[in-house]
Amino acid sequence: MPEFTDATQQPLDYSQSIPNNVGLASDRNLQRALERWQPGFLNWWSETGPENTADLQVYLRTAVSVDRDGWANFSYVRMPEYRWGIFLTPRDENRKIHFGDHQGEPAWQEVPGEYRSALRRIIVTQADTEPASVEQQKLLGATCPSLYDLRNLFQVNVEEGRHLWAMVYLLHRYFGRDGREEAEALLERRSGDPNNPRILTAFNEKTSHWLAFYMFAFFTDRDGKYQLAALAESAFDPLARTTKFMLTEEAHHLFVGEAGVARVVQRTCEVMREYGLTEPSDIRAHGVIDLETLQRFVDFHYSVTLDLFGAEISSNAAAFYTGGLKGRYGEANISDDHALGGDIYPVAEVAGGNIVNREAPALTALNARLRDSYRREIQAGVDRWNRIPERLGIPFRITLPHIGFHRKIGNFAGQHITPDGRFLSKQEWERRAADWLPSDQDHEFVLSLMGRVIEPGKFANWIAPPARGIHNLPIEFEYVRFN
Ligand code: BYC
Repeated sequence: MPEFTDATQQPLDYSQSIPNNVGLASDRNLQRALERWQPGFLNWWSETGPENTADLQVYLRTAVSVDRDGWANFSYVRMPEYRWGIFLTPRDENRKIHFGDHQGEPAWQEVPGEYRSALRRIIVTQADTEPASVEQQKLLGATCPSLYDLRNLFQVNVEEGRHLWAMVYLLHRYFGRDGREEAEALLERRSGDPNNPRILTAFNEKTSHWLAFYMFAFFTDRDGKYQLAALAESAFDPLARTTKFMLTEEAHHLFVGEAGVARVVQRTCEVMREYGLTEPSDIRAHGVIDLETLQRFVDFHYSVTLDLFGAEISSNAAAFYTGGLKGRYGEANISDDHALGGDIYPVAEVAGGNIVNREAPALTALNARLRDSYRREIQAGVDRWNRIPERLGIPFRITLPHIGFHRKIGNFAGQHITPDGRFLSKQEWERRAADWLPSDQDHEFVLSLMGRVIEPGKFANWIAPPARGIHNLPIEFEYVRFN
């Protein structure tokens, strides 16, 4: 018998080896194919997932229903026994395509032949980021600043694993043999492997300490939010429904990132105020991360994440939109014709040694537009961080670098632009790069602070405790049990 039911859809069937609400039991071929993929996934998890964690019991949330209130069920779980499953938000039988050339037609329940390869490519690109981030974070458990943070890391990890399942379901169910081969390849690529790397550059960078993890969760997971939101508009209904459910889980990842950095800022500002410090070296001597170093991490993670939006002007993006495969952020709330035929959109580019705004066809500028929406939300988060030094009477403010700074994709690739938007020669830029980007010494310093704090309610010296615990529990709750 299924343990939990969702009145509007198939039950979330936890009696199955693969929990799901897609009626897997009634499609034996698909079920067998996914059951063949499952051991490979578990091998991948034990090889590249969080290290030395097989025996831990972690206070995790697991989806038990896709209803608004029912998807987060908290209990102790051994991570390899986490119920990775396939959950889609309920189907709206009347859903219509609401942008592009097919506007007004019923949403697709199968993949139209003409869009097969483009959709597969989008799904594979999305899928590839999920295991990549788990690989990047593999070693962080060994240096956690608290049990609370350790639990949050593992929550993020298991949910990225579930997001991989979500995409692999689509590949197996809708893309036949090609889809199955892509699903295999997802378990073979490795973050940072020069011979078989992950697809997008940011997912081959190292996340070697917790500051990088919080920055990644704030900046890069938020690209995930925007890309998933654009895919949640898709005419291909199963993709829209699965990404919608992924977005509910994504919110917690963003919280972990924003609150994590805020707690670092808080602790540093408290120490600066208590001892009257301003010099980075004095601040470091007190075992906390100076705000200048923090700024360099902001510069790095922001610029690397901007690259994830692709080139500002992209015929791929235009084709995805016209075909109905990928919409704009909040497409349904935008009041225009949802076709963008003659519309224009301002895009920054380099012309004659200056940065100028050029009016581009809105259709080809969709990556720039999505990135601009993202930037506004990021700026709001940075403004919230800046209230902390403001409250504590510290004059430092975190700023976002110019969009042209340190870019490898799009209009600014190959330019040497400072965080405040000035052009330098390659030599001059390289000479000054350590002022703007974390140097090896910065990484070494941050790494030197990382210890392992696992006594309930205790926190490493470099980070303030959170305002409250998880799921209304006290901060000193035993979020991870070691036996
Ligand atoms: N690195 O027309 P262009 C997440 C390639 S994060 C390497 O500008 P397009 C998460 C591009 O593939 C969200 N290559 O790009 C976060 C193309 O190659 P081909 C992930 C890049 O196609 C944290 C060429 O350059 N989801 O979920 O308009 C933890 C020209 O491309 C990069 C998605 O990204 C790059 N950064 O847009 C866990 C959504 N950028 O065709 C998870 C799905 C571009 O010439 N993906 N290229 O060989 C897409 O919608 C699009 O593929 C992109 C690129 C937005 C990424």
